[in-house]
Amino acid sequence: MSGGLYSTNSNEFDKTLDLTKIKPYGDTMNDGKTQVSFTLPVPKGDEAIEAAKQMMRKMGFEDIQVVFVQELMKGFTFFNCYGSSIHTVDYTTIVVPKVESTTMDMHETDDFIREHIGRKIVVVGASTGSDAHTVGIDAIMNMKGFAGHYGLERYDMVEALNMGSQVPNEEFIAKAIEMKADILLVSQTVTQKDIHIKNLVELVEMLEAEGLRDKVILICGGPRLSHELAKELGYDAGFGMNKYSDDVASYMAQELDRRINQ
Ligand code: B12
Repeated sequence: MSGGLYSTNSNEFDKTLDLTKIKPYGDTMNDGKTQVSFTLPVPKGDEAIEAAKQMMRKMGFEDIQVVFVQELMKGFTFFNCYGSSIHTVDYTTIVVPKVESTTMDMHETDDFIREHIGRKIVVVGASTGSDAHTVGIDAIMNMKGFAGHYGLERYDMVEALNMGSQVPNEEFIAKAIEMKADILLVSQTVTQKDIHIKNLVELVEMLEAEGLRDKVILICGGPRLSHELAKELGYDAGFGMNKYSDDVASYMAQELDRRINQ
């Protein structure tokens, strides 16, 4: 598709696409059509529907339709609305920080570690603090793997310890010291009241106090974590949804190589 859909200001199908001013697409370029659902804390009725329309207008929509109304419980009404957004976004200026590595499969990563590191790399992982969610860290570490991606325990060249969930930062660090870990993997799922930020920052501070921060590659992951946020919190990398053990293992191996050999 040379020059096509992704070039600024024009494409073969629609001459009105301007990537400096994109809008949601319904069935016509730039129609701005959007579906929004929300609940208002008022009883179902005509006044509630009018309140929903006014809310949509204040959110930046025009041509508003309230297409579904349902009382959730006494005094609460749920709405589905359609509207055309009056706002645009400049797609051409967007820059998203990304983990710098090339994703390889398990065998390629094992070969890479054999060739560049020359020994097994030691990885300790846990879901830390009060967080009881294990499925994320298991997805990355378990022998069986997740969604067709084998976890780190299955890699020949990785010595992986998954400490499970609700692991206090002190215990996590003690295990890292005992095992002389190269890499630490932290999973955080619960983000209510920003508990993940508090916990992740505490770990960084404790590692710094122990003089260990620069000696390990520190990685965090979870559904509401991004690489950008991870970097802000003092981590080397962060992995969110739709990231798998291959992505993490490739980064670990390539980053360790950079640190040891370059
Ligand atoms: C299963 C589950 C539970 C189970 C957990 C069982 C277990 N053994 O893990 C139980 C029932 C125990 C539970 C409890 C709670 N839960 Co819960 N739970 C879920 C649920 C349904 C699925 C989570 C899951 O397993 N996802 C699948 C995994 C594979 O996805 P993932 O974690 O995102 O992992 C991927 C990536 O993020 C990344 N990743 C994750 N970790 C890491 C780590 C590293 C190092 C790397 C590289 C990558 C990585 O890789 C993975 C693969 O791609 C979600 C809702 C949902 N549908 O997401 C709620 C949810 C996470 N829970 C929630 C809540 C609130 C709770 C409770 C607080 C409820 C309560 N009031 O008691 C408690 C918390 C208890 C505690 N102390 O932590 C909320 C969190 C809201 C928030 N933003 O904070 C959610 C979103 C539900 C909701 N909509 O309200 N929960």
